[in-house]
Amino acid sequence: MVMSGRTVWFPGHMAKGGRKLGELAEKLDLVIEVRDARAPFSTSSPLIESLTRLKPVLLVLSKKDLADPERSHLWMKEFARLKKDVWSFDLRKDSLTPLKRALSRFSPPHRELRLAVVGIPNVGKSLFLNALVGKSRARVGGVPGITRDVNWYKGGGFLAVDSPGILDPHAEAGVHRVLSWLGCAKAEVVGGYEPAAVALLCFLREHGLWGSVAGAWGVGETAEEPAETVLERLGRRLGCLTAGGRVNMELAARRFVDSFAAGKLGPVTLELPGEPLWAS
Ligand SMILES: Nc1nc2c(ncn2[C@@H]2O[C@H](COP(=O)(O)OP(=O)(O)OP(=O)(O)O)[C@@H](O)[C@H]2O)c(=O)[nH]1
Ligand SMILES: [Mg+2]
Repeated sequence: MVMSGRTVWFPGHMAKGGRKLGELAEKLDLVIEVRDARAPFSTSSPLIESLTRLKPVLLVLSKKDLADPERSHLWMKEFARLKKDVWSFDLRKDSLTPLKRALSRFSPPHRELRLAVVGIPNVGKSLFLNALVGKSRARVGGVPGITRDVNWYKGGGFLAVDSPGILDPHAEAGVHRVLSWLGCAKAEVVGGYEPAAVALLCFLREHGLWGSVAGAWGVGETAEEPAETVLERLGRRLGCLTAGGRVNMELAARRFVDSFAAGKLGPVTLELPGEPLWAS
């Protein structure tokens, strides 16, 4: 699908997943939306507005370990101000016990709590669901689009639906860009890895976030050089070379973006409350 000059990644399973979630909403007691703590604004689900009209929604911020702790604190204060029920976890390590206890207030007296886990791709929905039901049954993976269908799982007093990550094809270009950096959308949505990497590098420099990332790569804190030059130096350092000894820019860009998405370049939060940084 091509919209306003860019390709939008919206495969059939997303449309189907959205339809199915809408159909089963009436069977649910609660919806849990998972967002990435590194961009709590841009990683919101396009379905959440309509689901909020039908069921109580609780928000889980995943990847707390990959986010900047100071910015996470600001976000939690903002959510408290908005009176939103928000929980934040490193889903690979943290116990969900306090959240499970809080969920008991939504439980009907004579059956398990029925809930759906929703969100955009790759935010950790399946990892969260497995922790909730106490079994590693839903498939988890580091690329977007792992879960392709809506499935029920039972365990721990919950009957929980895992759902495919669903994107908003009409979201602003800035949102698509942020999602490509966090591994929630394919790099193709912004024209491929090279433009994604250049835009990410520029964004990090413009917002004073480049220093820590550059340190992690050992490439220095250059503010003057064009982003392409920095990326090329990075590629050389990482050994991303063609047979002729030139830097394979596509490969360098892929390594940079994928490492950033996986949090290998240190904790970075891309957004502040009330201010979508990508818009500036
Ligand atoms: N470091 C860290 N990694 C996490 C966390 N939560 C999820 N991940 C990783 O993020 C990736 C995506 O997790 P999934 O549970 O498959 O995400 P999903 O939302 O189900 O993705 P789709 O099914 O593709 O929509 C995996 O590599 C997880 O290990 C977290 O809190 N911290
Ligand atoms: Mg999944």
